[in-house]
Amino acid sequence: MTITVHSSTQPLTKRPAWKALQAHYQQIRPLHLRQLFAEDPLRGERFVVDASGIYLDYSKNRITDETMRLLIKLADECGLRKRIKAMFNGEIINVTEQRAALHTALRAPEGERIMLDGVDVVAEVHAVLDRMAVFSEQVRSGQWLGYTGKRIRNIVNIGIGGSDLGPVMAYEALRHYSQRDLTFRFVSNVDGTDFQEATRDLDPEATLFIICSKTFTTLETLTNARAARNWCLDKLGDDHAIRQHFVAVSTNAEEVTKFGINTVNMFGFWDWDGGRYSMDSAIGLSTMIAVGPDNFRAMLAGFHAMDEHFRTAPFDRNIPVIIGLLKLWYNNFFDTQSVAVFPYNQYLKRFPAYLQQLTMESNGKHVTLDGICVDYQTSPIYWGEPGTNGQHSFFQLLHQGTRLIPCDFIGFYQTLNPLGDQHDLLMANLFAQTEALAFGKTEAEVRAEGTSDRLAPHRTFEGNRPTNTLLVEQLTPKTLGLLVALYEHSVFTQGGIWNIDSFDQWGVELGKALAQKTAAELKSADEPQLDHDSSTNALIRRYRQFKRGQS
Ligand code: G6Q
Repeated sequence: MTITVHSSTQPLTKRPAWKALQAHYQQIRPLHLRQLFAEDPLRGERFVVDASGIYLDYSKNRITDETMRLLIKLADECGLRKRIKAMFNGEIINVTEQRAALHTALRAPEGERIMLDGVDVVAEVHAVLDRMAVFSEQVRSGQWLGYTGKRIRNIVNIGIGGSDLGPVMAYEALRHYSQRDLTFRFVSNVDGTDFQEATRDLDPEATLFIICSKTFTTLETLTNARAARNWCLDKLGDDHAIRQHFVAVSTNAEEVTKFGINTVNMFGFWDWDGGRYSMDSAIGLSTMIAVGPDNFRAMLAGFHAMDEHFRTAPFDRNIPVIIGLLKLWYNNFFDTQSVAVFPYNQYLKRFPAYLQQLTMESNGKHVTLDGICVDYQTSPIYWGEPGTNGQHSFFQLLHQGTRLIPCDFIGFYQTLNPLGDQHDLLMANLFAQTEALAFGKTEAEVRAEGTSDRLAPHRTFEGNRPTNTLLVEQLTPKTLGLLVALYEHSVFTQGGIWNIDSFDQWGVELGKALAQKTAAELKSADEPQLDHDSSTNALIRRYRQFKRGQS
């Protein structure tokens, strides 16, 4: 039997801990990190958590012990512990879609039982994983052949949003572990350029398409999938070729069949797994083909280790909870607008893009679970780039701009690509940035160096910019799983306190519906009756006029 989780009754801003935090903020605001470190020299060893293979140093935040006590009190008052339990138990926490959000079951070890509506979902998950493993090995070993008997060399994942960002991020992140004689491409955009550029140098006889779509009705994905089918059949000339060149990942067997893919070549997942929480489901088929089933399972083990940490660790030793609460502290009390994430690892170049969807689609909501407008800010804007590149562009604003932007820095003790002293240089930059952001350089220090009066203000760094530093041994499938689950759960922590549904995404619907209508207007041979606003009408007319001129 499933139980729906009801919203907590007391409005967030009326809670005692919230009010206490508002008052506490007035005391913290004028304090500088220089002072906090001077008064508590061991702060850098105290405000740390070393758990599950991740070392979190959160000492360079504008907090005291009292701040943490109050933030944790707020989490307690909001029933976070109960919500965590509800999520892991498969209760209906996605209330607007009346679904569980059971992504933690995707990485539950074989033999564990999680019952949902009388079915053990863990057994189902492992049955799909086993099928994925067989298929992946067939492709990796060259046993799976194309229609003309050629070995598959290219894998093209077609999907968008949650069916793209996870796979592409994971492929890039784990490239070091990938089978190098296979080429991987990812097509998401309905802009034909994406498909054309991804396939222009590929041989259809040696290319396998993975059509990833939970619903199998998404306009962009289905359009690209049809383009792929035409591209394939143009060369291979026979519908029977589809069987060897197309597989589907979906929950919608009917639409998969309609498209022409036999469900024998379909890998399923479940409606309780949201798109942006699905890179560890069959949506990760391209990842598994790239790195092999053992590495994929190691990644799942990493996810699971973080799940267990989140589920069991006390809040004051709980990495996702601490990170979630700190983000909320700046967002709701310092009124900051964005959060930057900087992985000092080139393989993680798509990690910020992945986090953008995870964080902003989950927590970019304006009403509570009960549909009442919130009177506080919800998700900040997430952005980032791998270090050190960002240092030479936008870091100027972080150091000396007028906005306060809390940042996460992610670094690794060991590199996968040792090259002279380059890893030391990379890490030195990471440590230096967090130090410079926290402590800055006073005008007196600048003058003492002999800087002129005229230039001194320009060369002064105020400091007091908060950062978290996350250190991990090495980027491996397991640590990637740890990191992704960490952010998933910090998003959940915040959503729980904001009392919003972190698992729906109604905000993408309006644009989608309008695009359907507008597409018909752009394509229609007869002049359509336009009933949009004057701006949209004029834009459509202008586009049509240009098209007419071209034909
Ligand atoms: C993610 C969202 C969204 C979704 C895409 C693709 O949580 O729901 O990004 O993943 O719209 O949807 P399909 O997988 O159904 O094609």
